Parts: sequence; C-alpha cells; structure tokens
Amino acid sequence: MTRPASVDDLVRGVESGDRALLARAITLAESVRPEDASQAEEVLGRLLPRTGGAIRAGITGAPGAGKSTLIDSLGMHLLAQGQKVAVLAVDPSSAISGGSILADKTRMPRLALERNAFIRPSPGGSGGGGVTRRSREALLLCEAAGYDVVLVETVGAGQNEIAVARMVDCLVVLVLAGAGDELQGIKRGILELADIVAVNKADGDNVAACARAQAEYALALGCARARSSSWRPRVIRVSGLTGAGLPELWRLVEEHHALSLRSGELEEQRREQRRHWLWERVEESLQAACRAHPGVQARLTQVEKDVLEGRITPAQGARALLAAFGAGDA
Ligand SMILES: Nc1nc2c(ncn2[C@@H]2O[C@H](COP(=O)(O)OP(=O)(O)OP(=O)(O)O)[C@@H](O)[C@H]2O)c(=O)[nH]1
Ligand SMILES: [Mg+2]
Repeated sequence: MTRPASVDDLVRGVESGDRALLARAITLAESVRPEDASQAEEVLGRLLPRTGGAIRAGITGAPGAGKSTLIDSLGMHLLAQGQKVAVLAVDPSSAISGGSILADKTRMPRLALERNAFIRPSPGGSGGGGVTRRSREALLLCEAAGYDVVLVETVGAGQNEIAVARMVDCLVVLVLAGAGDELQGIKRGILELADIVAVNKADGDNVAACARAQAEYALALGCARARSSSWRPRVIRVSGLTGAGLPELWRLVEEHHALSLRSGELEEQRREQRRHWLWERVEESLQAACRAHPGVQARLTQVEKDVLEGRITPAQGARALLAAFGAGDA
C-alpha cells in the first residue's frame, strides 16, 4: 500500500490533474471509515471553487444496452475534439459478483489507454439506489481535476436512473429496438427522466428496426408532459460499435447544455440537486448517529425483533428507537 496522502497532497494533486491522486481522493471520499470522512470533506471543500465547469451527462440503459461500448467511442470522439473526459462507471452488480469492476474497465479498451481520459469504476451496492453513496463527490473531484466532460454510466434499474438524474445535467437513456415492450411499465418512467433517448446498436441488419423504434419513441416522448420550457426530449439513432450518430448525439448534449444554461434551468437544476444532496447527507448522518447511540443500541435488537415478528408496527418501532435516541416526540 502506498503512503497515505495528506489533504494538501490530494488537493494539489487533483488541482494539477494528477490521475493517481484524483483516484486516491475519490477512494477517500468513498471510504466508509468515519476517520476518513473529515479529511474527505476538507479535500472537497477546498476544491469546491474549482468545480461546476464540466458538462455532466448520465448514460443509462438496461444491462447490455451498450453503454460502455458507446462511452468508449463517444469518449474517443470527445478526446479528438481536445476535451478531457472522465467516466464514472457505477456498477450495481459488482457488489454481488465482485468481478465486474475489471470487466467494466476493459469494456472501454480504447479510452482506458488515453492520457486525457480518466475511468473510475465504482462498485454500486448500498445506498443511493445503486448509484454509489459518493458518486457526486467523485464527479466534483473530476471537475476540479479539469475534466471538461464527466460521463456517468449506470445500469438502468428504476431507482438508479433517479439517482443519476439527480447528479447530472443531461440524462441520455440508451434503448434497443425490437425489445417488444419498449414503451411499457418501468421504461415509461425512465423516459420521463430522459433528456435524450438514443436507440443504440443501429448497425448492420438492425438499422431499419432502429428507425421504427426511433419513430415510436419520438411519438411517446411527444405525448409526455414537458418538464422544461427550453428543451423537448429528443430521440436519436446511434451505434456505439461503429460510432454512427455519436457526433450528433454529442451535439444534442451540447445543445441541451447551452439552452439550459441560457434559460437559467441548469443553475436551478444544480441548486436543487445540492439541496437534495444536503438532506441526503443529513439523513445519512442522523441514521448513523441513531444506530450508534447507546440508548438505541440497548433497545435495537428487541425492537427489530418485535417489528420483524409482527408484534408492533414499524412506525411504533421507529417511535421507540427515536425516543431512545432522544429525538422522538413520544
Ligand atoms: N451490434 C452492436 N453491438 C453492440 C453495440 N454496442 C455494444 N454492443 C455489444 O453489446 C454487448 C454489451 O455491450 P456493453 O457496452 O458492455 O453494454 P453495457 O450496457 O455497458 O453493459 P452492462 O454494463 O453490463 O450493463 C457487447 O457484446 C457489445 O459488443 C453496438 O452499437 N452495436
Ligand atoms: Mg457497461
């Protein structure tokens, strides 16, 4: 293990765009050890003035929709334009399988070799609905390190899109043609969050099917309620594999960014995201303090047991624990 880096080392390292120190700053931010928390907060606090400058885009979609492949190609396109690209790949399955962190990294084989790219695979798992507890910190650290674009890859699974939508400026949802139930159920909910829908894998024999899917999605989005006064969600056909449509996809992302910047919606959205983040942290800290409280601990096992076995309601259990914590109104 390398020598622990000081707060000064990390701040200076991130400021100078040192990828190894950026990675260590993110590791510190992701740490669950209470003794790391204040250091992590200090690092980010000092770097805060340097944040906010990137285009933050979420790339989400079902498992296998082609997110990593697309990010690899799109990232290369952005690098060719002289942009620095950071990728946060949040992989909720890796908490279980343990093995897919590497798999995700290797699925961006070209980008992984580039000096002006930074790829951070993060295990998903607890909290935040699959998007890691500290993805936002990681995103801000990447901005402070001078990345012009931060792409957040996350597997579409309901809560995940909501969590990722709360940290990015623009949500790109990848869909596939011919899945049959494209416009049903949960997907409709996801569409409500999408700024751009990209029908992916539009290559080879699949192009015609993708064109039909594009028309269907355009129709569905046209019927949806407008969320923004400056932007109507758009549908585009792309292929991460061949790169077809990716320059157009990025132009849409930039157009969305420019319009929401001009209308003030970008700042408003980021403000709301920070408000949400604040309260999420309050909840997280309160819960941790509550669990650690000796009075709560003394009653925890029994109260949990009573709730689990149906002797008291969860509300009654919560009231009992909060009373022990000194925060109840009982
Ligand atoms: N034909 C075609 N195949 C693609 C395309 N993009 C990805 N694939 C294939 O689809 C499979 C999944 O690609 P990934 O990029 O790993 O998909 P992903 O959405 O990142 O997958 P998870 O991270 O596991 O959810 C791989 O076998 C790719 O080769 C594409 O544009 N066209
Ligand atoms: Mg992937």
